[in-house]
Amino acid sequence: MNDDTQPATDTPDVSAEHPVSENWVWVGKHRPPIPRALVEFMTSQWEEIVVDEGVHPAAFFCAHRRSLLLETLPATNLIIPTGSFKVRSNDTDFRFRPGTDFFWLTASHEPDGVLLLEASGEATLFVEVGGDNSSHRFFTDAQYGELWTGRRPTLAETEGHLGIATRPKDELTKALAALQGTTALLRGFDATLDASYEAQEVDTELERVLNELRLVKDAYEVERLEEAVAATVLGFEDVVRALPAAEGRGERVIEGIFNLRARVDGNDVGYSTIAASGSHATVLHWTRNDGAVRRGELLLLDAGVECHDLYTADVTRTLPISGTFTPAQLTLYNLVLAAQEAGIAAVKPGAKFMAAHEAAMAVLTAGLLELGILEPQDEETPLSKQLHRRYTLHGTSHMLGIDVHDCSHARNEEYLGELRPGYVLTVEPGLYFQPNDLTVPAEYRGIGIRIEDDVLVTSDGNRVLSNALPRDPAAIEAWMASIWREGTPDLHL
Ligand SMILES: [Mn+2]
Repeated sequence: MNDDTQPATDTPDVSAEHPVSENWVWVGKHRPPIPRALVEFMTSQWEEIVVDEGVHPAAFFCAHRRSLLLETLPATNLIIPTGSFKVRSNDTDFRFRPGTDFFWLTASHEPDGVLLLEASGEATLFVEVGGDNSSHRFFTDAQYGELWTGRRPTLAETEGHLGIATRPKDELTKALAALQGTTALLRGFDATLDASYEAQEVDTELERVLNELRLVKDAYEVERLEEAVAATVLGFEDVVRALPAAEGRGERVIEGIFNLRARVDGNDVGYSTIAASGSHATVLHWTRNDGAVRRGELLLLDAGVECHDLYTADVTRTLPISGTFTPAQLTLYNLVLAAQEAGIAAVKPGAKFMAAHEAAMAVLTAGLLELGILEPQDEETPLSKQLHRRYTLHGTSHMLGIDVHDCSHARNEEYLGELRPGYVLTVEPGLYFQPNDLTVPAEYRGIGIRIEDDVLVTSDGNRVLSNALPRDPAAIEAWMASIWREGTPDLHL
């Protein structure tokens, strides 16, 4: 029997009728001790289950990424934790989501894991164990007990599946104590490790190097992004199908329908779905999604499915809720579309990261001048006063990968430098006319339009991963009509 079942020597918070004794086992604060006989009964007579999932398809790529990291930071031991559960409220946690860098190097979904890469090249994954039927935690531990949260892979299974030496987490302290020379810790994920190592410059360097290595996506990552985009395309179709049901019930229907697809076809949404109808589209991060959905207005849907291997799509379409754009909507839509096309055309190897933004802003500024919203004198030196920003509000691109805003700890000169084959970035210009903006003709007020696609830099240009979703207004109208011809569900909402 495991040590966990020994009577506690602490003074537990127990009631008088359940004194701790050799016949009782203390299992935690505010909980009555449990009879040893029950522990013995609950932890015996279970048939052993053996699971062989084979080698994870990412294992080869993760090993290569670990080598790249060690080559970039030689003669340094690297500690990379995944992080733990995050509290939602009191004793209820959010669903666990691995740390991005840890996951990129291991493909492990397990909470509380720590990857140790020794300067010698040795890699060891330390994982939390103890929820299996070897101790009372099997049925008393709500975070790890397998009767609470399901079976976890054994050490041997993890080792075989992920192709990395795997040890129990309680051996980590000893392994860390034995390290010689410089050691870098990826900070911000494991409070205990953060407290036991004084912050050093090499920690920041580790974070930076990981983020810069992740800029270039390998073949496995591009496939995962394609998978995330494919599920996202289905999610947008689902939303169009449910639009008639959303009329009258509101934006939450749209959020719910998209998020259903994300959970069914992927791990989750990669970020909070923005389901912005009417003038809510002029609020950049409208995630309250509690507004009405009205025929005649536009729906700005910014949403992405995160696939099972955590890569996320990030796509925006602005759709006419009735199925047909009004002339005023079309004027603005075509302007944003032209800006986006100019932006996408600027994405190629050797071009600067900001090239797409500059191309898109030049088109939008010219359009704002033509519409009379910007005055010619505002642009004496084109773009110099940046007055267009009242209506364009945000940058045009960000890197995309396991994080929706990927590689954010890369140095400016790397992130903003020349694009290289394997980079994946969004191109997402927008125009936003606030409903009370006195500088804008009344017919345009309250209209917000963004068009966002996910673009892979190739050796000779780019490939738009999200091309399966129509962008052209006529194609959008035809696409919506074809979905509605197949019938629309009555969701009884
Ligand atoms: Mn985006």
